[in-house]
Amino acid sequence: MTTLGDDADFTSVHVTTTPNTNHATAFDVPKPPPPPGVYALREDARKLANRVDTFDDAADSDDALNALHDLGYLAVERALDEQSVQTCLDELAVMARGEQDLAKKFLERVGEVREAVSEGRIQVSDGGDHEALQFEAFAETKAETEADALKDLANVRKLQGFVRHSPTLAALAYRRDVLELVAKAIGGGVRADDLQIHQSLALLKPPAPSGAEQGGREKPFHQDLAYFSIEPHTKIIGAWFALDDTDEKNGCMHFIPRGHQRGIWRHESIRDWQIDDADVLEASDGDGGPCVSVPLRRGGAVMFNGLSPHGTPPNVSASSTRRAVQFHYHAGARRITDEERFEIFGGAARGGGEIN
Ligand SMILES: O=C(O)CCC(=O)C(=O)O
Repeated sequence: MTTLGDDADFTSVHVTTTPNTNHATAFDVPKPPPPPGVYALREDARKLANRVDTFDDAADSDDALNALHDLGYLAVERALDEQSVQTCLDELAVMARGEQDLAKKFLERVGEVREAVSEGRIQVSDGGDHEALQFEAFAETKAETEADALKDLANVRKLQGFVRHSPTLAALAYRRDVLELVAKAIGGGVRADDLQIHQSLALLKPPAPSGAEQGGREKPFHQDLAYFSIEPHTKIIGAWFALDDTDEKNGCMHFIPRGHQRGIWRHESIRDWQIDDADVLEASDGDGGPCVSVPLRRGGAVMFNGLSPHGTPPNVSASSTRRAVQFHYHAGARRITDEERFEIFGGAARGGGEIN
């Protein structure tokens, strides 16, 4: 995996035979809607909720941690207070607009990564922590240039790789209560101080613009480790923070309960680098659907296993933004090549790993 740190040498990094330029482009490409039923809830979805009130409650609750291991996810209802949520949102806006020196550096790096990708010097489908800023596909018809698109943050789909540029967002990622819980979730004697951040990512799912059926696009079901070029059994925990109230309509998180227990699910390049929709639908229970949803209030969080299949439907609300920030943690990981990852998760015939 190539993780582009400040000292990354673009001339010597690995170039694969599956170049992917979409990932680093300014505007996403339009995607078809998900097939019916993919986000339908299981009949027993309510019973499969795993929720606690605070991080401290979670760290003190063997039941919650056991259920995280069993089901693959754990929601924390009151993870961030209102001031922390607002600080986080303000800082994401600063980063996207490059409004201060550190944020300018972030945007410079976004530009360098895009250039290196377009010249074929690097390939960044690995979901590492390279810097990225991307607009929703619909923004391209509203805005001629990136500078225009940035005038309205409701055009922004994704920011990635900001932690090393933003002490404010780093402070959130390295909150002691978050690290303590992640360390417990990883287990095996891992301590909070052992943890490293593999990726920082914010997907902002704007509401549908007037006249459009959907705003922020779907993130189809996938396993996060299918995006990370590290040994696929690395214990990795994601912490996803809701910065708005989230529900099924504006694109809250959905999980296939116990899906991580099946190990690796095959991924394909369909609407994204994702689990085949037929395989998702096959996980349906009786008359119900395949998944549980995890709606959260603003400031809530969900922690999940790096092999837990999850996805978010498009934001079909006309007025409700669904912004979220997430961090992935591990305590050390052996790198593999992109080709090895595509082989493991997709197989030679299905590989490609194109993601956005
Ligand atoms: O925030 C979202 O909509 C989806 C996040 C997610 O599943 C991911 O990036 O792995």
